[in-house]
Amino acid sequence: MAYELHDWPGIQGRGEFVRLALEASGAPYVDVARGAETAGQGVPAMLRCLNDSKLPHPPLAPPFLKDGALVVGQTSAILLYLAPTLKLVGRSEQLRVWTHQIQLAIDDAVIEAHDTHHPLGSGLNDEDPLPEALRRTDEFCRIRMPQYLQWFERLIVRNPAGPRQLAGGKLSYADLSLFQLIEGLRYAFPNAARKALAKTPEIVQLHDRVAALPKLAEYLRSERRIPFNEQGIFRCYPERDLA
Ligand SMILES: N[C@@H](CCC(=O)N[C@@H](CS)C(=O)NCC(=O)O)C(=O)O
Repeated sequence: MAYELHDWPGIQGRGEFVRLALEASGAPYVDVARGAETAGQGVPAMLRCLNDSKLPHPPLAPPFLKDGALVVGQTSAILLYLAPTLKLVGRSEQLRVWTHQIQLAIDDAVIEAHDTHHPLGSGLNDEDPLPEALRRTDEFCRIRMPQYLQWFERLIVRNPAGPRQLAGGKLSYADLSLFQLIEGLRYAFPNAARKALAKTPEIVQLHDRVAALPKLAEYLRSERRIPFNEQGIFRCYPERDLA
């Protein structure tokens, strides 16, 4: 049975991290809220599930995954759940926990990238170039982004299984997620990302290897890969980027 992925349509969103894992492993899935298979009824179906008072384990927010009767929310937990079946994580407990830890760090970076355009709160509009948004973006670009990227670089260099993946000797969902993080940073903060990535050649090479994976390359060329836009997590405001 196909997995059901529920996330807001029109943006890559956090669901993209799950989509990359499903696409890279060729797993069957329905992108419910995008509606191609649900005749425009996808968002109502997603909201019905979110508001279902009978669900014993209701998700907090999209994205969430349905696998038959099982419903899993939180991007990192979805990947933790899917990875053994999709063969996107090592088999040992140590590697599973380590890969999950890396994914949680990627989630942290995603939250910080999101907070550059919503520095005061997710529900508060950022329609004007708020001084807070400018300060937050500057700090993220100069300090936090390089810190994260250099940490990922160290993981590859120190990987006991060799310097081709973040964790273990085979591709994992953390590699796919790092690819997506780099894509998002390059879109939202091209100058800052170029400067930071100039110091992290190993993760740039990992990004390029992921992009060249045949199933992923096919996905990235397809219409299923929605371009980044200014409703998503990664938003491009050139005037806020580093010079
Ligand atoms: N930590 C959650 C964050 C989920 C999240 O923030 N989802 C956004 C869309 S990307 C949303 O719909 N938020 C609404 C809410 O939190 O009420 C995850 O990683 O999945």
